[in-house]
Amino acid sequence: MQVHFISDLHLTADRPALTAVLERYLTGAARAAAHVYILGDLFEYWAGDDDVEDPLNNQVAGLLAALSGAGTQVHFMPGNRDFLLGREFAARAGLEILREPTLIDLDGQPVLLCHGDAECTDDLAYQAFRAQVRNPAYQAQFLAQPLAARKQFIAGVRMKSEQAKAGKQAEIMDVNAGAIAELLRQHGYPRLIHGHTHRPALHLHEVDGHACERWVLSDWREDAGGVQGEVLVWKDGALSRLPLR
Ligand code: LP5
Ligand code: MN
Repeated sequence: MQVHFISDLHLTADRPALTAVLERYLTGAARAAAHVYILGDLFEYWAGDDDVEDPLNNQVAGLLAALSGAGTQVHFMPGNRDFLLGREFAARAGLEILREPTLIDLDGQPVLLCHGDAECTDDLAYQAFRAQVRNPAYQAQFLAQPLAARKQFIAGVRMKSEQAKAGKQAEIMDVNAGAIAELLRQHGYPRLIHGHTHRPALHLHEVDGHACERWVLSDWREDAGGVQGEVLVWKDGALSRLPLR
């Protein structure tokens, strides 16, 4: 059985080559997977499910629906960019929205999945922002605004976020080792898979005498050499990284 994990694609109409790589993947390699887990930040941002008619969003929904129609179960965990993605998009794309974190079983081995931003506990300014935008009442008043106003607001937040990040030390924007240890402890010392930090690596955490692997997914990026995507593949009882072009 194959199980795939991707995150941090940051799809946007401005970078169509990213969507093209996703299309090749969803119509190709993904078909061999029983499950595809998208661990957040599929989209550059998500302003609300009424934006599903946007051509890119509609295209992505169609590609995901074709994959699930072909027999692969698709699961989505919200990231800090697309936590407003809801039931309407999920229904259109044929995917299941997961709570964060979620513990799954890979051929008998426990694996915990999260986006990764909640564990960046040294980034106090971000955590304060996160608490506010994850508040259901705040979200309801936001979603009550017209779509164009929401997009404008998000553009402002993106600008402020980029300004704030420029003044932060890199370590502050990584996960906190204590937060990871606590998460692993709470869930019985599983393997952990997450994204968000754009620092693909395999870490080993010793927690209460248990050795736990932490796999950090790669973001998908477009540079001079083209688009580099990546999927983490569980196959024959092992994880490995498959580059996508
Ligand atoms: O996304 P990334 O990786 O570049 O940076 C993140 C943190 N920034 C964010 C903000 C998002 O990029 C933009 C918002 C996406 C869409 C949300 C839609 C809905 C909005 C309203 C919903 C109800 O997540 C960044 C981290 C970084 O990861 C690394 O972990 O550092 O955090 C920040 O930079 C946050 C700033 O430190 C503080 C907040 C600045 C914005 C203030 C806006 C004022 C409005 C207040 C409303 C809550
Ligand atoms: Mn993220």
